[in-house]
Amino acid sequence: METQGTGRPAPERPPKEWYGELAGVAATALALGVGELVAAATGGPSAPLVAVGGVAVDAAPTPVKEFAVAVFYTYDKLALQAGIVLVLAAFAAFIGLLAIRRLRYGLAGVAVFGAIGVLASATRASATWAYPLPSVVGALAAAGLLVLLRRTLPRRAAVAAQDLGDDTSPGDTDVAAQGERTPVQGARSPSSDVDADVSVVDGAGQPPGRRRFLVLAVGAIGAAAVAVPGGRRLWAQRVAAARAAVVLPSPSSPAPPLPAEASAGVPGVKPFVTSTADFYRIDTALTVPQMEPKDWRLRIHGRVKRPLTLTYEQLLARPMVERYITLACVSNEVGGELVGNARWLGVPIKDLLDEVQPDGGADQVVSRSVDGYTAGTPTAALRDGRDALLAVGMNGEPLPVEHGFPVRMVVPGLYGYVSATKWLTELELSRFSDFSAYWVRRGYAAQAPVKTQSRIDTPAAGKRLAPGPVMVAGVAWAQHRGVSAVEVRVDDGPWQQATLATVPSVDTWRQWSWPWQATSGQHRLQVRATDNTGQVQPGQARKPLPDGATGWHTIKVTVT
Ligand SMILES: Nc1nc2c(c(=O)[nH]1)N[C@H]1C(S)=C(S)[C@@H](COP(=O)(O)O)O[C@H]1N2
Ligand SMILES: [Mo]
Repeated sequence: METQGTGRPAPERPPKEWYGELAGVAATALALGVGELVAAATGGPSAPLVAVGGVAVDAAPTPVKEFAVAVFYTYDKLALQAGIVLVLAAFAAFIGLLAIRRLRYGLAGVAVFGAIGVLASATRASATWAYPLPSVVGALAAAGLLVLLRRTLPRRAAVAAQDLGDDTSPGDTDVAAQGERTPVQGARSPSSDVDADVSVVDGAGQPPGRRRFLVLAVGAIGAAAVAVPGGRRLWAQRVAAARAAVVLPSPSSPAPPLPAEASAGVPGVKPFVTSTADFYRIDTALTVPQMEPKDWRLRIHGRVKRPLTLTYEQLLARPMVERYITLACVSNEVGGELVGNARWLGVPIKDLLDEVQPDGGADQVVSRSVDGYTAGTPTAALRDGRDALLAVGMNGEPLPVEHGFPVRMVVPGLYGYVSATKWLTELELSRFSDFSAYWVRRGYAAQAPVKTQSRIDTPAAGKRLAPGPVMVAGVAWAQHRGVSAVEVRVDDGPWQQATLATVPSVDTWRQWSWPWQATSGQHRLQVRATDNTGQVQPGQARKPLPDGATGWHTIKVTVT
């Protein structure tokens, strides 16, 4: 361009907005990357992205969450993270734009960003003094990079913005490249670079900073792209190693040996014990909370005479019971798979409550997780003698991280959202009239005993079958009441008694089977269960909100 050739001083004009946006995104990316690394060294949930994400999830209205669960099923976490990253990028670009106008506005934007991170992490349930650290260090790094980028920013432009356009010749020089070579080389090298207009020598005749700017900005983004997953992996590896080192005590009260008859022996029915790999997972955690047992504390407090704090070691030293207990999610639709049965090892919650001595009015136990999730369980359900556990083991292994390592609750007979808090850190004796837990605030019932349900596992819905004998089979559950009968009907025929498999207790699901002589044609199969109180599962079809779906699982099959 001619300015370059004549050495005429370039007129000052604001750099292209593009630079500002890139600077903002780079600075923010660096903050997140640095934040993750600092968090990996000091404590997982304190990373700014995790903390802010957690607050965003908690703040999202129920319909948004339901939509996310409906659209993405249990894989909604990735979509939410992507959404958060997009919103962050927009904010970041804005901060960068401010920064190129007036540096101090941009720095103020970074400070606001940092403050949001500090607030979000400091208000996490598990927060310690170290929690704000990743946000603070991240914000400082971002501010530093912003200052540096702004200094590097090619500020003097040879061509006024309005001179740009179609007349920009393909021979326009890439001045950044030119800075590293001779002007002659630069002038000769054709460049399609449309940003050449802003990249010219600065007042001191130094090579323009365009290349340096890009290297710094893109480098910071690249470093963040490595540091964010890298920091998380480091921390997760530490926790995985700590989990592998856990030696579970043997139970003083072991689970009864499983009779072979717990299985109906029909292929296609979900196994009586759900393998840990196949166990459903439901939680609001954007990233699985990673907690080391050595950092774990359980605080039992609130309306109690003697508050208590337990370490993981102290918990493991207590007498352990081992039980098969079937867990069900309130969001499970009729016929759905958000239900599973595992062998849990843990400490009876009743004993701990007896020790802290709740006052008479404390009708609710509020459990909190390390990421701030809460559930409210009737104190009575935890003290009535059922096997309500602080579980440390699942199917013979330390609790998997996704299922609440190091400690979670498991309470027979109640839906997970009112009882099965994972990554547990706190039990607060409270009252239902004083506190509404996470899902209760979002429209779900405060009291949520599991509803009697039954499911046809085989034949599969829509299946084509040959006429003749067909085993119809599945599972039924009514935790803590127990299943006393299962009936099947074909089309609108009479209800027929299914054969029930045996169960170790009333707290698990029960397999059932019914031999059908299938005749040609389209048929509708339905199932219903009766619990040990004599209540027959209601047929009225209702959605999970607010306290669990009802209706009979119905499938259609074609026999030809
Ligand atoms: N910390 C935490 N615990 C939680 C939840 C959660 O979102 N966060 N979800 C609850 C719900 S709704 C259910 S159904 C069970 C599911 O337990 P699982 O993922 O081990 O199957 O966990 C419960 N515990
Ligand atoms: Mo759930």
